[in-house]
Amino acid sequence: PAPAAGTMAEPFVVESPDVAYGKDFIEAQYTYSTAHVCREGGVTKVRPCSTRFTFRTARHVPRLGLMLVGWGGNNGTTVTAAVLANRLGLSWMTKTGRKKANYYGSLLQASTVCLGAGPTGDVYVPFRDLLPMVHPNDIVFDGWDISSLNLAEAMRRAEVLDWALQEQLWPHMEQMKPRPSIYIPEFIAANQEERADNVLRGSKAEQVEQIRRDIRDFRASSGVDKVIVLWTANTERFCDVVPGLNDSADNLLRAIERGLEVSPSTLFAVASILEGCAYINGSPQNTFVPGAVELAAQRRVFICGDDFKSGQTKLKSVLVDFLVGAGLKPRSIVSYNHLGNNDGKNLSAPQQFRSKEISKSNVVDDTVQANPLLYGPQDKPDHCVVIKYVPYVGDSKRALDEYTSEIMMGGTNTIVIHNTCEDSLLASPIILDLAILTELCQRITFCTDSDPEFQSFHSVLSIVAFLCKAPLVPDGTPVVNALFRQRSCIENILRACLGLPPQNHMLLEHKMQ
Ligand code: NAI
Ligand code: DG6
Repeated sequence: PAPAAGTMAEPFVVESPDVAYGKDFIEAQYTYSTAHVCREGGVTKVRPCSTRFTFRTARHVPRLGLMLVGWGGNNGTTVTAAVLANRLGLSWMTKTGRKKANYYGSLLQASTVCLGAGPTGDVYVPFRDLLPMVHPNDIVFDGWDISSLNLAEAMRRAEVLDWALQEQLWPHMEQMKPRPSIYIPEFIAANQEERADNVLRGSKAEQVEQIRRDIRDFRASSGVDKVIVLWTANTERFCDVVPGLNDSADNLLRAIERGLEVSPSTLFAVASILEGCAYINGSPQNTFVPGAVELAAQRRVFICGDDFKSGQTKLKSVLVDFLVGAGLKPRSIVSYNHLGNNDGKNLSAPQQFRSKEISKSNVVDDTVQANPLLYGPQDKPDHCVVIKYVPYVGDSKRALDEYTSEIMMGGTNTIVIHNTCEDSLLASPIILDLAILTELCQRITFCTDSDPEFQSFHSVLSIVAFLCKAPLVPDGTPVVNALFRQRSCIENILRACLGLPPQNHMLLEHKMQ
């Protein structure tokens, strides 16, 4: 049947007895095939197994509101400006010619997936066409910042976009004003104090209440159907996980009532979860203390993070996968960066740098552990991460990497990479992908033959790992950092929702006589 009124028709249909297009849902039967390994009687046994799933995806795409914490920062202003520029179809002159607004760097908007083989070869469609999704042009923005500059002035302060574009966007952005935010100075660098002129007063509990009111106010005044909250504010220092303070949902809520130590990002997470809004953490700090994770599970609200995987780390999660996957043994990885934006200024303080160092460093662990032929149990590459603040280069981050690997018969292979680019122009499409994928996952439910009650994904939404440096996963589940495994995870789950088999790249039909 045709989709319900207000619902877009899909760009293709799957013709299969396993797939039904209802007025409100696409329902697909899907066989999930895996293998279980066990050791019995001294023998390792591998048993193929399969589970029958039914996936149900709601076809109606809601009007999405995205509230950014740190809206007036480089990422916040850049992503808002980019969406406006795309929506308005803007173009602008630069010294190298006319540029047009686009969504390069967005997995969903600017990359494709293979649907299958057609009469003249493989047929590719935009990733965004796999299932009904929000289009970034339709996202409505709002948010908070401890700095009171309106979005137009904040965009100028960011020094990311060409001036000829900023001039066109100015009238659209000067009306946008960040809401006052929660500021607890000891969580971010002391050098941020000078911009903190837009801050909430009152107890922690009162401030959380205000954030909840802000979310409700935005939802009502903008007319959006759904709100997602995303942290793109300064990197905070890690906070201690303390029994009785933040180790359970009840303790965390009590700690807020009693005014004990809770970071601003966790206060935002709590406010957002209590409002039933998914919360995404784009920075490295441990916002999701056990109490916040439990609260999200209790309320069945998605949380995801941590830390946008934009440049150097994205490449690392490809390169180490390539080296180890090819049987070469990385022995040292040295990642040096310098940048001159406010993020770099904040990260010049030791505790905030430490948060970033942790999330940038863990990205090779799973790949290394997966290859005991190369690495013994205690063995891993030396891994050094350096970040320096150099104001002159602004948002144009320089990343220099050296990978030294052992190759056959005592040989050494050293690869050196130099990467220069505007950090916020890499992060902005990731922000959009995170929000759009999270929203889509809110419309997907599934059941299995043995558990016929429909359920949602786990509240710790690990499907978005592709977009995160330190993917948050449910307790006890494996962390995958390798970029193309992460991409396949998203693609294959979306294909499953259409009853399509996973991409296996076997191309057997072309390997026969
Ligand atoms: P930025 O420093 O330009 O923006 C952060 C904004 O947050 C500032 O406007 C600041 O005033 C505001 N802020 C600080 N504390 C706040 C609070 N408690 N409530 C509300 N606003 C607050 O930084 P940028 O470049 O936009 O990056 C944002 C975050 O994203 C940083 O934590 C950064 O480490 C992280 N990130 C950035 C990536 C990139 O490629 N640009 C990649 C990965 C992570
Ligand atoms: C310097 O490393 C500043 C950081 O905020 C990074 O630029 C940002 O986290 C992006 O990191 P990466 O490793 O994904 O390029």
